[in-house]
Amino acid sequence: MNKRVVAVRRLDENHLAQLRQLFHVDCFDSLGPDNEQAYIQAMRRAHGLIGGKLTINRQLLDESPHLKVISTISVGYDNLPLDELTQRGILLCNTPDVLTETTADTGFALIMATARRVVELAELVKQGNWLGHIDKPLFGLDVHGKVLGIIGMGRIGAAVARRGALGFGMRVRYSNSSPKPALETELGAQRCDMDELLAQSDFVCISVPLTTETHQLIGAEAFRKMKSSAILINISRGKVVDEAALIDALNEGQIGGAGLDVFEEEPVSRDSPLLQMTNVVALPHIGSATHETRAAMAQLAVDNLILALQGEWPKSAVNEQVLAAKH
Ligand code: 8YV
Repeated sequence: MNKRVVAVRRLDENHLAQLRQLFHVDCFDSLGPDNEQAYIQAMRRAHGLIGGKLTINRQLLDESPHLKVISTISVGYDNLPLDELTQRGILLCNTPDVLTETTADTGFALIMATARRVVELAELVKQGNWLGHIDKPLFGLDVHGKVLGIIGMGRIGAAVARRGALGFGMRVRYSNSSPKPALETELGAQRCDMDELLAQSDFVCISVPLTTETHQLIGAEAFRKMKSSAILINISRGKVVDEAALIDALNEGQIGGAGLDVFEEEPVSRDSPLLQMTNVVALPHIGSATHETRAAMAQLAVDNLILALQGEWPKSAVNEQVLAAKH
C-alpha cells in the first residue's frame, strides 16, 4: 500500500506532483472549522505531514497513529511540540539555510527603512505633501558606521552582521550562548553580555529562535538600558519581545523606533498602537517571502519528507535522535 501524506497550504503543483508520484496526497489549502473533520480523517491514515504554520496538539497526534514524519516549510518550529514528537518517535524536519540570506535582507530592509524613515517619507510624497525642502524634523539617522547589536548569532544573525560590517562599515556586537571566533575574525564582531550590547548598540537586531528561555527576552528592563535613539529590529518571533513594554518604551521615548516583521499575535491587530507610530515600520512576517526562497523552502521540505518516508536520512532534521534510533 502506498504511504499517505497530508499537505497543508503552500505547496504549488510542481511540488505536489513530486509527492503524488510516490504517495497518496490529501491536500488542504487552508484549515478551519469547515474542514476540520476531513483533516482529522486524513491524519488518521497519514504517514507524513507537510506544510507551513502547522498546528499540532496531543489530541491530533493521538488521532494520527501512523504519522512518522512532519516536514515544516519553515526554519522555526516553535509552533510544534518537539518533545512530544520525539517521544512518539515522529521525525521533525525543517528548512534551514535556504532562507538565511533572504531573512537577513528583510532585517536590513527594516534597518534602512526605520533609520532613514523610508516608509513615512515615501507616504508623504505619495500624499502630495512634499511641499519644499526636507528639513531637520524629517531627517533620519545614518546606518553606516553605527553599532549593530545582534541578539542570537546563528545563521540569520550572522548574515545580518555580515551585511552591516562588510556593506555598511558597522561595528558588530553580539550576544550568543557560544562564542563565534570565525565571525569575530571575519567581521571584527565582539561578543558581549546583553547589558553591554543594549547600552552600546544603535540597532538591536533580534534573531534568536523562540523558546521558553527567549520568551519575552526583551522587555521593560532591556528598553531602559538602550540608547534613546536606538532602533529595535525583530525578524525572529514576536513573542521574544514583550510587546506592551515595547509600546510603552516607544511612547516614552526610551528608544528611537522599531522595525518589526513579527508580532506577538499574527496578523497584528489593526488596533495595535504600534501601527499608529511613525517611528515603527511594520511588515506582515515576510522574512523569507520571496519567490525564490519560498520555492527553495518548499523543495527542501518535499525532499526531506520523501527521504524520511523512504527510510533515508533527510537533508535537515530537528530531532535527529529519532532517526539515530532507527538506523
Ligand atoms: C515562515 C519563518 O514562512 O521559517 C520560518 O521560521 O518564520 C518563515 O520563513 C513562517 O514560519 C511560516 O511558515
